[in-house]
Amino acid sequence: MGFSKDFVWGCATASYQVEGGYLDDGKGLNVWDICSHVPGFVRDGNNGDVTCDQYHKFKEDVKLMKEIGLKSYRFSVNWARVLPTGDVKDGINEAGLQYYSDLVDELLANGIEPYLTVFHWDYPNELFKRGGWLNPESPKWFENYTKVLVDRLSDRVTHWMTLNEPQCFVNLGHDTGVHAPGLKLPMVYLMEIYRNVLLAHGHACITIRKYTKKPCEIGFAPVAGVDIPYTDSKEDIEAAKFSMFAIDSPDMLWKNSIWMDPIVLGKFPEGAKEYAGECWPNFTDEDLKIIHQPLDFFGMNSYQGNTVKHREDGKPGFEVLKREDGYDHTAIRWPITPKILYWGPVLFYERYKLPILVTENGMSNYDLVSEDGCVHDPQRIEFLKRYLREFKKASDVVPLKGYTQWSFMDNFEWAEGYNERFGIVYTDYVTGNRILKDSAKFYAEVIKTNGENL
Ligand code: GCO
Repeated sequence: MGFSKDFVWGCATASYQVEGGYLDDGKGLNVWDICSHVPGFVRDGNNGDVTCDQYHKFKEDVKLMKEIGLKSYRFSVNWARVLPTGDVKDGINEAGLQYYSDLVDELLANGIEPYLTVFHWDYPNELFKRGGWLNPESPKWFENYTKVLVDRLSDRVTHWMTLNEPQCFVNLGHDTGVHAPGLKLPMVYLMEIYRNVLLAHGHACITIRKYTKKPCEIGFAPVAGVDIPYTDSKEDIEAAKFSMFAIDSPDMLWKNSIWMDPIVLGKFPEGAKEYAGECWPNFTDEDLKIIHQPLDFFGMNSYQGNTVKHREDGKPGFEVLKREDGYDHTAIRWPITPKILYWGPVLFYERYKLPILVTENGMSNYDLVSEDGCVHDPQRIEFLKRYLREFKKASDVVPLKGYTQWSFMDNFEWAEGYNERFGIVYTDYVTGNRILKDSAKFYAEVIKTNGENL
């Protein structure tokens, strides 16, 4: 069948990773501004103070997006750029809001649809000092912030994602502490955060629907962990589902179902409450109603997966297959597993019945500028081909909305700093120059032919 006529080909970035301008025009600080200045927090002492400087160069970037033929650009808003303390009561930073308004105008003028993520990890520092996601007021803070964006941008922005990868900012930021704000909290507090984040998502959805000036679509962009069944047998498919959705230990905050079931199905997955024990937060029925808001698409941030098979003893569960020796992998050493773009859509659609939008997928590569001034990245072309062919197969069985490649350009890769290049556009961090990589030209062909060339 192939991709539908209205299939949306895009690229993604996130505010802290590309914007820079960290003290510009009245912006407040966020937890990444703070933590990346702590020696040892980020590899090689890198930080996002300048990064790609998209804050000043967005027009140049949109021009490149147009050259590639992108239909959408997924970006996020830096909360403290718009509300310097994070709290609307302390006032709006008009210049910061104007930046996003200008970016949206520029995109639309070039025929590119803005896909706005309200929060992609850059939490305002002043709110963090008031307890951050632990504060029971935090869903309200998020709701008020969302309202500011909706009031100002929803006359033009019609695609919204509330949160990016709660699994990461909750676990990496508050459990292992390798991401900002760098905390290592016991489970009881993590579960409080879990509750507040879910409520923040729900309130944001309600706010967007209530105040939007145009009909719009809402989703969110979780880590969508996919496992690949070893064979097409019923037993192996069940094993993959078990691995993706079953709660079988207290260590549950990375599981798909712990986030998506309450949001999409309006209930918690079986076993969650039991395994959390005393740490289970005090969810009320009213909470669950707020969290369970209608969504228009299922956002998948997916890069890699395991292959699993059923247990030989016939008990529920799964076995993870050992990877073959010398398996294909990316520069960040993630395995190349194209089949996640077939099985992910199939298994998520079966459980959640929402059309699929890949909100992130891509690879880090050892890219360099050759003597001819070009960036040749055949590995990334191969990656895109392999993954997109699987995704195309999924289009026969599941409604697909679009594909958003991560990332439009090389950028600040969190704790890995500038060591990982995920872009289809090369960023020279010394000169600030951008170069379209070969993969950008390949992606342009994919877009032009709507995937017929795959
Ligand atoms: C994530 C984030 C992105 C990353 C990308 C590559 O998925 O972790 O959304 O900000 O940069 O995924 O790791």
